[in-house]
Amino acid sequence: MISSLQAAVGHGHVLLDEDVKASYETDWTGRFTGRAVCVVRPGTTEEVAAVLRVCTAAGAQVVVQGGNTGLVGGGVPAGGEVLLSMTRLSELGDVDLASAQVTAGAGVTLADLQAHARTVGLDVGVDLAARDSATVGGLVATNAGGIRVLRYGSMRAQVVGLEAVLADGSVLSRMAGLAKDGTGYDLAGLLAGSEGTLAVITAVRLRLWPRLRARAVALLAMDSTEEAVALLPGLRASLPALSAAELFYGEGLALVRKHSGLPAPFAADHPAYLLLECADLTDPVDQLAAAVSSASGLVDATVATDAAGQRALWAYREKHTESISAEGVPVKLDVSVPAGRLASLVAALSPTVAAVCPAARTIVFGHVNEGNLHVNVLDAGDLHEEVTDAVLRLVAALDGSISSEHGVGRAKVGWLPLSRSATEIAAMRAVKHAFDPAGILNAGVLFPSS
Ligand code: 2HG
Ligand code: ZN
Repeated sequence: MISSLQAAVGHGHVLLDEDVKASYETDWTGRFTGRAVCVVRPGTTEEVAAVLRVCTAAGAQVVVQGGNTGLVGGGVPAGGEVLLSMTRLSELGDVDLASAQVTAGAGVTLADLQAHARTVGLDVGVDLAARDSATVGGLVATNAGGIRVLRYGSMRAQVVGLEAVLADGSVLSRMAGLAKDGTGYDLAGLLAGSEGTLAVITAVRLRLWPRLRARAVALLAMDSTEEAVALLPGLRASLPALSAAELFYGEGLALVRKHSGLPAPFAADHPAYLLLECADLTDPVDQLAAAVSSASGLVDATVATDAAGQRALWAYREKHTESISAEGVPVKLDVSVPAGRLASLVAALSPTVAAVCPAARTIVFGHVNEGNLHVNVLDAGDLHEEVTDAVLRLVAALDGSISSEHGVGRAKVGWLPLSRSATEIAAMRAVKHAFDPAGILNAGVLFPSS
């Protein structure tokens, strides 16, 4: 198999050396790790097809990896797979101004795509903190969300076409980018969020949006989650330019400040913080300031008008992930509940975690408009499973989802029945079997491997 893979992609792109493979074999958090037989780095769709034909013929399992920024273990091996690294598929087509669309290879990073779109006055609808490494293929495969879902939807909503290779090496291509296409199943939409279990995404055609250069950012200090949630309907109605609404808490801010050395945003500490951003063609600072000054339940607020001040306010939110990881390997959960239940979830989280692991520290932050909370539990010792189980059961009891925007990966396979009925899981398994009958793609991701 190795010599056939070398023939398919060239000797230099089949990595066998243990030290060279190592950076591909462990995820960003250090929670998930496994040995790959080899790392294969195809450079074209044809090479991906050739690699998959070799793997299918050899009966080899395959795990697909983009920028390795995933947080649920979906892109690293469990052990014994061929690891398909997609980063060399980095071709970026010219922006098609007539349709406001662009074709990007699976390995293009989000930051490169954003820079490319911005050169012609357009922008990408999805943005997130891992933009410098996260790749288009991974963003689509996990249906990534991020900080602009409030305005533009998740990654699936950006996809107007897709090219992917099936396990048997056949290429599925639907790249015309038709705005209307009523010819049956939306296969591109189905592959978005399929976490590498159905096919290997090689290129994507994406919808772009007008670039809104004029921005204003506000940080609001509040006493509780209830107050933050209660503000949202009024803010959405009065601020059509609203493009982000992010929630974090005093404990998370303290960790960010400890690891980044950032100054305190306000003279006093507060329980909860809501970060708002407006983006428009003309300066939205007056509308944001007016909305903030008439908002009820605020203890303090600051509005940043210049780019440096805005970056500084965003840093309090965007540095959460790395600051938490600087303290240790967290139990990382990404959940959502209906908006009206977000405050109940937040209130119940710490006691729920404490009941199974009294020593744990629970750091919570997230995307308030979608009821999406990132629950990071530090110092859980050997109780990761128990903590996960307790939190995900709490979420399910509130009619929530056990995975909001990071995917199920390997991390949450055992809990999928909390969010999906037996009928849904059977239908999803039938789809999996139709695309990948031998079950070689990302086995153990989304469903148990057997
Ligand atoms: C974010 O919103 C990401 O910053 C990461 O989804 C969340 O680290 C996390 O738990
Ligand atoms: Zn997030």
